[in-house]
Amino acid sequence: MTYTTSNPSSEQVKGFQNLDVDQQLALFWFIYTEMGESITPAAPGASTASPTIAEALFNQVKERSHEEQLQLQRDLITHKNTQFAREYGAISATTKLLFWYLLAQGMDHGTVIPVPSDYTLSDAAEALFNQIKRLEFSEQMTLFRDIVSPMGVDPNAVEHDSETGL
Ligand code: 45D
Repeated sequence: MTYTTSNPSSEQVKGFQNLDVDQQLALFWFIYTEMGESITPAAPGASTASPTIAEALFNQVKERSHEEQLQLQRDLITHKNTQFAREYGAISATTKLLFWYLLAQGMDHGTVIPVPSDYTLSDAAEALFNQIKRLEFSEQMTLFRDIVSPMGVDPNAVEHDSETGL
């Protein structure tokens, strides 16, 4: 048996975070399209996600214009201190993952802004994509949780912002 003290996916997490914001969104979308039906949010007992919370957050996005939907997602990645990013930052990692899954489904269903059909991944994003495809399913889950967890703004970790009142 081999043990490593570091998180096996941390290299990939860093690789992901080093991509520019739009490349992160695009790569995450390509990952979703690749995983397709292997994501089963309804697996009985398999989940510590809170569907009601994830849906409430998703519904806030769904109501916005396409431009605003894209901005909200970019804001999560860049940790912009918004009301929405704080609500996101206050939920569990698995619920965050469920929220991203709902977004991706919204893109499938046409309620969320789609990735332009001619949009391409950078070489770095493509290389990371190929690495991720080769990971075991459980490693992929760990990686995705590690990617979505730090997004947004942890409301307990930031000072009061006198400009926005948040
Ligand atoms: O014009 O234990 C660009 C649960 C720029 C259940 C763009 C689970 C150009 C419990 C940025 C490209 C299901 C939660 C536009 C487990 C441009 C549980 C737009 C597993 C318009 C394990 C880009 C859940 C956009 C899993 C809008 C595995 C990109 C969930 C948006 C996985 C990308 C979810 C999005 C994944 C990607 C979600 C929304 C992989 C979402 C990916």
